[in-house]
Amino acid sequence: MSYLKNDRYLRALQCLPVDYTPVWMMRQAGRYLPEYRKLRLKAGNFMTLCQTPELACEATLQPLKRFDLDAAIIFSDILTIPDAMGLGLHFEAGEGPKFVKPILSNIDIEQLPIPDPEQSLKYVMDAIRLTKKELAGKIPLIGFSGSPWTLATYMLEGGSSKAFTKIKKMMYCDPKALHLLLNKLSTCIALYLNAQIQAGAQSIMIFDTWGGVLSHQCYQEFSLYYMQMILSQLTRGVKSPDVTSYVPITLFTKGGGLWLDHIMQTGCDAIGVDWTVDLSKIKHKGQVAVQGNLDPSILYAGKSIIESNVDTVLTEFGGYNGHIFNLGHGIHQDTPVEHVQYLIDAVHQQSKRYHYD
Ligand code: 1CP
Repeated sequence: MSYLKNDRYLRALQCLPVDYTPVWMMRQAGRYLPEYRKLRLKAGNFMTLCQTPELACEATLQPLKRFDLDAAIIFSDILTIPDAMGLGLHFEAGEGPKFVKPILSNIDIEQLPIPDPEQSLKYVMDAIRLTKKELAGKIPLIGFSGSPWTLATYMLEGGSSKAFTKIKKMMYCDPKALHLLLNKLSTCIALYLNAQIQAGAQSIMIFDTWGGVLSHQCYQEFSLYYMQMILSQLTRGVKSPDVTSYVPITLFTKGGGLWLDHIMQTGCDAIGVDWTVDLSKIKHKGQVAVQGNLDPSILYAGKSIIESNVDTVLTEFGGYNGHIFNLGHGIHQDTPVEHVQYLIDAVHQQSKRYHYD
């Protein structure tokens, strides 16, 4: 029993039976929606949108008004933490994120403050509290953070990167300095995620978007180790017949398909996988939940292609408990909106055959 009207997502995260496979999409609120582009214009810039709880709440709810999704994700960004640490985040029109004060030296790392999430990141908690109220128990709300490694890439490179030369140079030439940064970030992230849970987030996702650019040894030392450290500090609650008494954690390393065994060993509740992974090959299905993994580019194609690819993902996962249907990465901003409806209808209709509730 739970007070949620739709608890499919939380049940699947605990590998409990459901009537059909729950579905949500990474970046489900965002630029592919005309109403988001309007709201973004009204806000003036992206950070104002994130920092105004009423607007962030509205952006969170926008995709839910169109589609029958099984979870909401709070509208925010992974780069709110570096911003709260004093790096000064801004978005230029048509460009990615940039920092006014990227990290340039070891002294910069030593001097980074650990922000109190209920102070400098209070706007995120306020957005969560408001959105929870607006959702009124309809579907669960996901809170999130970037992984320490992924945040560190932006903080050292000064923005988006293709080759990650600055952070990799530090990793190989001055690993101690990088470990100090990752340690500090882990402390910040654990505080931030616990504050999100306290504010009402019912599940947590950690986005390790750039973990896949590491060698397998470095992935364990510089990314997974710190995600595990965070996991061990989160107040997850306890499992009970009321699924909402427990806050499941999903770890998503893009490009991490070869390391799933190691990721599972962290004690996470779910692993997110991109489209390079064959779901039929994943071990321990039914014990650890799996989120994924349709290639978002499939949404450019027509209805029948979308339907057959949804069928492939569902068939590869098979008749186990613990699948959350999602894209393998965020939805592209030029995705035709009506194609999202095809995807959701296909998951609802086709997944019933795997569930006997
Ligand atoms: O111009 C705009 O309107 C800004 C576009 C945008 C949006 C809609 C950015 C800037 N962030 C977001 C929202 C966002 N970001 C959400 C909430 C929306 C939802 O999921 O419904 C979430 C969960 C994120 C997380 C995020 N931000 C990640 C991890 C997930 C992923 O996609 O890998 C990353 C890497 C970022 C950094 C970031 N923020 C924004 C952009 C364009 C980027 C990517 C930059 C890059 O490619 O390096």
